[in-house]
Amino acid sequence: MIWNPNKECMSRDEMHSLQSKRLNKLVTYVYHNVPFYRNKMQEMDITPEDIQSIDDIVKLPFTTKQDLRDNYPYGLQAAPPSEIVRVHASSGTTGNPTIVGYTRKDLAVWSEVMARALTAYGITRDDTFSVSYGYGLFTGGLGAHYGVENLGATVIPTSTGNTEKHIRLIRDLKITGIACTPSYALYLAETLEKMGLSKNDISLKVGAFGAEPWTESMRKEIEDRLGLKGFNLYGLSEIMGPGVSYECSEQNGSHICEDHFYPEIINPETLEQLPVGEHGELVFTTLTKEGMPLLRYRTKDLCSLIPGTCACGRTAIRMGRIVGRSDDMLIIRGINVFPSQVESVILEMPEFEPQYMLIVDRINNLDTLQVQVEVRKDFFSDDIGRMLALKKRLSDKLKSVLSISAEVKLMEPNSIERSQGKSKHVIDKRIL
Ligand code: DLL
Repeated sequence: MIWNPNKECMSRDEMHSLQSKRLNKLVTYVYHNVPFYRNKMQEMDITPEDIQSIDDIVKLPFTTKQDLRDNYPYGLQAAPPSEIVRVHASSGTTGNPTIVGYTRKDLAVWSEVMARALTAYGITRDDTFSVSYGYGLFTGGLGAHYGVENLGATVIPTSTGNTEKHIRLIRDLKITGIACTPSYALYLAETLEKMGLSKNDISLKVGAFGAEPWTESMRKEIEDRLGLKGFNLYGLSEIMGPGVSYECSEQNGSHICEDHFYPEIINPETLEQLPVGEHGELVFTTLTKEGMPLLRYRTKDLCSLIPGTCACGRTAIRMGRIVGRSDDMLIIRGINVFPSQVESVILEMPEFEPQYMLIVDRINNLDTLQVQVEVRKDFFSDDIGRMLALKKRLSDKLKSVLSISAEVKLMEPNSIERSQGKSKHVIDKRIL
């Protein structure tokens, strides 16, 4: 089944002309409504008239996460505040989150692209679907939620946490589909087994997994233990949220909703556009967004576009799995974490040397974060009570900045190895 064959299966020529028309309109819109883009275009000596075809996109400026941060909170918003009906946010490196405002039309596009994804996974109105991404500023929960409602299936907004209760609901309500991070899916499988149950006691058939990198071997393990078929779901808050691309039954790459999000692959060093099929950094232009439209947003995600047609009948171009990132962002339990966020907390506290190490691991299928930090000589003591209080203060601060809890390990002065060259602050033991 295909949700919107007119858009998902249009000929390449039709897609090219739709994208060209939309890009021209978008550039005119941001030129008149976002001083940041007008200034950039004036510096580059281009006007909206120079952008007639989607192929002219290479003339346009890039946008980076730093630009969003510099223009915090609403600097890149194009629509007037009265048109904004919802705001989401994603974590930034310096404590300033990235703020994304959506108009009513943006939300309609979002629930449309999510309905396309769910239909590609085989979900219909007859399904009962549990959304187990976090609800809140994170786009996962509400983004998937409205897609399920738009499709007409029954949504169970379980969010995250309380896993045993969730499993009872999966069993008792005969839930057939679930959206969550792949690591949470593995944790669910483990909890199911701990409760003395197995995949034969539940009726899950589809999983929509994303928000963090995962592998074919994780897919196989989740499928074996939960008795479902797992599909990739990709997206990022700056562009929309989940639903930017999704796998179909062929499971050979994820179809991009390219009538709304125009993809390019660039060389992250030279910023040159690369031909389809080559690996590089994924860049998106939001062709129809009103709230915060972005030109050539650098996702920092590394992947390639897959040429050729797909046996499922969709003509929309596919992207391969994300194989890495060109910055130092870590994704821990689906939450974006930058080492510099930890550094800024440590630097604010006089008790610590600016010497720290993040140890990321996956234990019992759940990501863990340990922060090792060196206590300054004057503050280091044998008084356990004092040390425990210090540890707690740091844990609390980290939790409020990172939105996930980290285990703090206080280290003796001079115990963290000093690096000779580029300092290394992360050991990621997860095998992906
Ligand atoms: O993670 C949106 C989302 C929610 C996608 C639920 C899918 C499901 P952000 O918090 O802004 O938004 O993080 C975006 O997460 O640039 C990728 O690095 C990573 N990411 C998202 N989906 C995938 C995926 C949401 N399927 C960042 N595979 C992106 C690998 C993914 N990485």
